[in-house]
Order: sequence, then structure tokens, then C-alpha cells
Amino acid sequence: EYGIVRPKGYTVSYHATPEMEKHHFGQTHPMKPWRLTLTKSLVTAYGMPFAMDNYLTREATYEELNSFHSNDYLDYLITAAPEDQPRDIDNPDKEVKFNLGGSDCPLFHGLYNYCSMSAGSSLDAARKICSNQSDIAIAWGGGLHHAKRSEASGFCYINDIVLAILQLLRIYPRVLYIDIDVHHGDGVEEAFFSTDRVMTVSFHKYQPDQFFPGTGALEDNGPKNEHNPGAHHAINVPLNDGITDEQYEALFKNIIGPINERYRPSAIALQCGADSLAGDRLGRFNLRVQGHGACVRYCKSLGLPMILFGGGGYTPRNVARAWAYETSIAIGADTRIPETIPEHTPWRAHFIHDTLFPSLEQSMHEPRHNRNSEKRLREIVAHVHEQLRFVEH
Ligand code: V1S
Ligand code: CA
Ligand code: ZN
Repeated sequence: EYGIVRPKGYTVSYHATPEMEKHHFGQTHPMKPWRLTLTKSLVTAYGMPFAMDNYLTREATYEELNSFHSNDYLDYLITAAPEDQPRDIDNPDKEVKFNLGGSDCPLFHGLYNYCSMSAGSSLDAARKICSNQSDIAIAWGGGLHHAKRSEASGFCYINDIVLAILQLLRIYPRVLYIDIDVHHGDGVEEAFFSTDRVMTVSFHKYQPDQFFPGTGALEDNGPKNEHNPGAHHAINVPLNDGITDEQYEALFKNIIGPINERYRPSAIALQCGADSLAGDRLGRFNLRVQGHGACVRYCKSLGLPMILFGGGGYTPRNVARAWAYETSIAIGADTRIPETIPEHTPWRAHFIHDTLFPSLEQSMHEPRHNRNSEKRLREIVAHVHEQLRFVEH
């Protein structure tokens, strides 16, 4: 169907489980694990599973989660029940432990199972990359970049990305982490703050006190102490509302190209948060599916082993579009799949418009004003290039 065939001498693996998608954060919560079902339905309708190795994800073990997270935190996460939810009115004295149980990181039924499956998919992806059984491994259920060693944050409980990168570091000398979620990848940045074996690069909306999490200024480039090997190995690309495909793509290539040449990573971990798309419930950018996907295509063109993680994305129909399109880029079928969403796609009506590439007008009633000047974007690129002069090669 659609001439989708296995790429020759090239393996893409897809790591997922329908179990993960059954969990609910709560009625009003923006994070909808069901978006993974919608993504898989589109990937399948286009016939893409024929071109990949498809793995059913297992739960990560306690020991695996323990390679980054503390025992105290994991023990509480295992036992905390929805009844432990601190309630302001009923339970005024109840403390919020490890930032669990608030409105961002609620304690819901099956939470530990959800977390360990998300981490399991990212760990399986990393292991396929380490054993050379995959060239690109896809874990759309991962990408939960805000979780800290002993703290949940911003809908993230277990930092599957950190766990996966720790696996990659067993084999690969240097890992380049790239984060195109609209939010700052603070948890991953912090975890690898004092090593030069991981360089982290996050593109995000930056407006302290106005936009979560408020960190990731241009000048924050790792430890200020020059004797710390991690100095200059955190790159932040702070952006304003309304950035367009053209600007974002140029920025991405002008930043990732020189980083690749200077740092010479041996593997790439790419967080593909889809909340940077136009019309996202929480995001503020004007990216289209093509612009978001262009970042994945560019990373693929560098020819390094790569993991694609999910992340944010709060308008499920657009999340499914972006991740299905990016799956097609991974298998090299992006030029072959038709733009019209296949007739037999389950939940086809959810997509509202039948195209894989909605226009800005189809994504948003009123396209967002672009507050990114060319001058500011040039300054950002210049600052990053300046940082790279301090990176040894
Ligand atoms: N922006 C935003 C936002 N919206 C919510 C929210 C809304 C309704 C709910 F029922 C529950 C939560 N929380 C936030 C942000 C967290 C964003 C996390 C993004 C995660 C990711 O995409 O990067 C990766 C998966 N939280 C806040 O802004 C914090 C508050 C400061 C304000 C909102 N209230 C609900 C909590 C405290
Ligand atoms: Ca980001
Ligand atoms: Zn996000």
C-alpha cells in the first residue's frame, strides 16, 4: 500500500504498547495518553508498520528507573494512591511530597504502570540503538523531559530520556540531545549538567514567570566553573510567540549543523514534543507539521544512530499528524505517502480536516502574531556559535 517498503540496509524500530494509552490524568488535564492511539492508527492506516520492526513495550524495572531516580522517590511513586492526592479543602495540612498530587502531576490510577511503560519504551529504543539492531528507534510514549531525580514536574514523573541516554553512554562516547518541545528541556539539561559526554540543546518559548518552566535563557550554558567538564555543553534557544516554519528551520540548521561539526556526537536523542505546532492547546508557536518534521529530516541526514522521543502535544489530532509524518521520514517514505488521510483510518473524523498538513488557518482560527525578529534570531545564532568555540574537539 502506498508503495511503502522496508528501507534497504536500514532499520527503524517502533516501540509502543496499547496499555499505556489507557491511562487518564483526569478530565481537565491537557495530557491525553490517548493521542498515542491516534498516532498509531494513522501510522497503521498509511501502512508504515510493514517498513519497521514493531516491538511491544514492557515495563521498565525498579532497578532500571533507579539508574537515575532516587529510592525515596520511586518508593513513594509505587505506593502513592489517588487517595493520597493532597486536597486543599479536605486536607489542608497534607504536604505535597516530591511534587506529586498537585494539578500538574496528579496521582491517578495505574500511575506507576504508566511511568514504567513510558520508560520501558525509551529504554528498549536505546538498547536497539546500542546493539546496532536499529538505525532509528521511535518511542512516542517517552520524551518526558521535566522529571528530576527526586521530583515530578510538568506532567513528567520519570525521565525516560535521561534513562535512555545513560544506556547510550555505555556504548557511545558523546550523545547530542535535541529538544523541539515548546517547553525548556530542564530535567535532561540538569541531569547532564556536569559532563561533556552529553550536549543538550533545547528550543523553547522563554518568558520567565509567564511560561512554564521559566528556565532556559540564552546565557545559560552549563556550569559557570570552567573546570567543570559540563561548561558550555548546555545550549538554549529562547524564542517568542508565533515563530514560523521558515524561521525555525533556518535557525535549527544554523545551530545543529555547527554543533554537529564541532561536537561530533556519536548518537542523537531527539525529543519531538508536538506542542510547538500551531494550534496547540498549551503552545504558542506557528509551526506546521512540515516545519516540525523538517527538524527530524535534518537530524536523519546527519547519518547518526538516533532515538525519536515524543513529549508534549495537547491537540491530539495534530500530535498524531506530526508523529505519523515523522515516522514516515524515519523510514524514508515521506515523499510517498499521500497528503489525504486514508479513508479507512480509525477515528478519521477526529482529524476534522482530511489533510496531513493543515494550513495555519485550519490549525487556528486566528494565526498568532509572530514576535520573533530576524535581528534577535541572528543574535541567538551568533551566541551559540560563540559558545561552540569553547567546546573541545
Ligand atoms: N501551560 C500550562 C499548563 N497547563 C497546566 C494544567 C492545566 C489544566 C490542568 F488540569 C492541569 C494542568 N499546567 C501547565 C504547566 C505545565 C506544562 C507542562 C508541559 C509538559 C511538556 O509538554 O513540556 C512535556 C510533557 N504548569 C504551570 O504553568 C504551573 C502552574 C505553574 C500553573 C498551572 N497550574 C495548574 C499549576 C501551577
Ligand atoms: Ca524544548
Ligand atoms: Zn511541552
